[in-house]
Order: sequence, then structure tokens, then C-alpha cells
Amino acid sequence: MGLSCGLVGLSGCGKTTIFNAITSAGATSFDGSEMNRAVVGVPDSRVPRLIDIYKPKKVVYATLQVIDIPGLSTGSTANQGRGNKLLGHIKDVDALLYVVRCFNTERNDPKRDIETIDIELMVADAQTLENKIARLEKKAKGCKETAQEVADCLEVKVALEEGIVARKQNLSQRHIVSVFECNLLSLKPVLYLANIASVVDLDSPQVRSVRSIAEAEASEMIAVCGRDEAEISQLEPEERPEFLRELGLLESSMERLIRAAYRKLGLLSFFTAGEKEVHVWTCRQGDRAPVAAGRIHSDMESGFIRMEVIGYQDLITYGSEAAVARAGKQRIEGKSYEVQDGDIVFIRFSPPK
Ligand SMILES: Nc1nc2c(ncn2[C@@H]2O[C@H](COP(=O)(O)OP(=O)(O)O)[C@@H](O)[C@H]2O)c(=O)[nH]1
Ligand SMILES: [Mg+2]
Repeated sequence: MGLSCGLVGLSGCGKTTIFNAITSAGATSFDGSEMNRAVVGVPDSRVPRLIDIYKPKKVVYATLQVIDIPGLSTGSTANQGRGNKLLGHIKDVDALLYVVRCFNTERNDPKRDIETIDIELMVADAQTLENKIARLEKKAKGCKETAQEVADCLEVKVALEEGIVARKQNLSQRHIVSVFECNLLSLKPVLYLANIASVVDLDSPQVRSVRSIAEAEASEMIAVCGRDEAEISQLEPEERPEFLRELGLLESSMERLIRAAYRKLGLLSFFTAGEKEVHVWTCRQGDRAPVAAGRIHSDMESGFIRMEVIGYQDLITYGSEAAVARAGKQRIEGKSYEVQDGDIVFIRFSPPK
């Protein structure tokens, strides 16, 4: 599905450190110039239990692409177009991870830092809209639809100039369609990451400030100990839990972070499972069975007959597919079924002639 998240935040807030923690890629911090890109498996604590039950030869996780771009600082957009070029790297991401520096408690101002990022995104977006408006102006004179499209773009641009990011403009469906091709940065879903020094700061005034900003826009905040977690991610997987416990963490916040990004994107995971393979698939919340089947193979969508479904919790409760079936908990679902997170599915379809 090629899902992607872009890390954004002021220079020195810990983006590269967190990128390293997420990806264990060992990319160097302080580069300041180049961009890092990595594809990571989405951690899913249900998978080890599926492995116990199915003993598959192969396991395939869902993936997420993470992009780290160099820091933004005030005015970088105006600054010889450098900001715009930097932001160009995240034009195509599905969501933004706003990294907010909360690890140096005296010198931080999370609210101001978040506003600074918002402003950078809005300046870039206003320019993108301006370009589209200029391009369509002539055509708009003779075509009513185009005139409407231009008027919509202008409205969004004016609101940006008044300081309202596109994601908070309550845009109508028509406005969203009108600005669609602009790929506005400030319209992308945002997940806030408060980068803290240690668990002692989990509820510091700065973290609370980030949380209230996130909640005010119906988003989420996750606190991460970027530097500690980057170090832990360098360890062998077996060694990690002990070090996490020493730091007072029950689990790596990277798993929580990636899962929250999934929720934010409106995604869910479902499984196909057997002796050959346990495979995690991704679809959107609300996708119907044929669409979800199409994630696996287009023939399964076009030739969809039905979906046989076992809920993850039922499988764990009864311990095997056969036991679930005996208990009458296996379900047969048709074309209108909305796939649920954790469904273990088997698709019946007629192959194309
Ligand atoms: N104490 C502390 N320092 C951190 C943390 N995360 C990053 N840093 C430090 O902050 C500096 C900038 O981090 P970096 O990841 O390069 O920031 P970027 O410019 O946003 O990519 C580096 O010296 C990091 O070691 C953290 O969680 N705690
Ligand atoms: Mg960096």
C-alpha cells in the first residue's frame, strides 16, 4: 500500500534520533542536509501468537515508510526556497509526525515550536495554491466549474493567510476536491511526538502543553524518549526488554507510535494465516470485504465470492481454527461486510477465465 509518514520539526528537536529508533538504520544524526528514508515492518503483538498457532514457514508484516527531512527553522520557506525544497520531500506522505522538543526543559516552548512548523507548512501551501490559481485564471473566465474550483482554492488560501492550517479549516467535500491535486501539507493528518529526556517527564508542563494542542484538534500525542530508544534499538532484540524496564518503560514507544500513526491514518490490519505463511495486510477502516481482498490480489476483488472470517480474539480463546469452527464462531461474510481489525480471513473467489 506504500504508506508513509514524514517527520517534521525544528532543527535539533530529535527527528533523526527518532528516525534511527524507528528504523534501527543507524543513520547519523546532525547531517543537516540529506534526507533519510526507510521502510519498517509495523510491529504487531498479535503476530507472535499467530506464529505459535500456525507455525508458518514465513511471516510478512505490514510496512510503513518513514522519511526524515532536515530541520526547519523560522523563515526557511522564504529562505531562498530551501524550505520549500525540503518540504517537497514530504509532499506525498500520508501523515506527518510532528516532533516537539521537550527534553531540555528550561529552553523549550512547545507551543511556539508547533506554531513555527505550522507557519512553514502554511507558507508553502499558500504558494502551491497561488500557483494553481494563476494557472487556471484564464480558463476560469469561460468555465463555471473551473471558476468554482479557483474560488475554493482562493478561500483556502485566504484562511491560510489568516493563520488557519488547512486541516483545521473544516473544509467541505467540494473544497477538498478543489485543492486535492495541491497535496497541501497543512491538510495532512498530524500525530504529535513529545520527545522527552526520560519517563520522569511523562507529565511535565511541556508534555501537557503538546497533549492539549493535539487533543484540541482531535489528534493524539505520544511521548517518546528518543535518545534512549535509539540506543536500545541498537541492541539485540532479546536484550531490549531488560533495558526498557530499567528506564521505566514497559515496551518500546516505537510500537505505540507506529500503531498510533496507523489509527491516525484510518487503517487497520487483517491477516491471512496458514502453515505456509502468516501475512499482515492493511486496508482502510470501513473497507468492504472485496476491497480488502483486492489488497491481496486484484483477482480476489474482481472474482470475489465470499470471505470466511475468524476474529483474532476467538482464535486466541479457542486455540485453533478447528476449535473455532466447532464452537460455531467462524463466519461467512459477503460483499457488504466491513473488515474488522484483527480478522483472519480466507477468501473464496473465482479466478478470471
Ligand atoms: N537528552 C536528549 N537529547 C536528545 C534527545 N533526542 C535528541 N537529542 C539530542 O538533540 C540533538 C539533535 O538531535 P537530532 O536527532 O539530530 O535532531 P534533528 O535536527 O531534529 O534531526 C542531538 O545532539 C541529540 O543527541 C532526547 O530524547 N533526549
Ligand atoms: Mg536531522
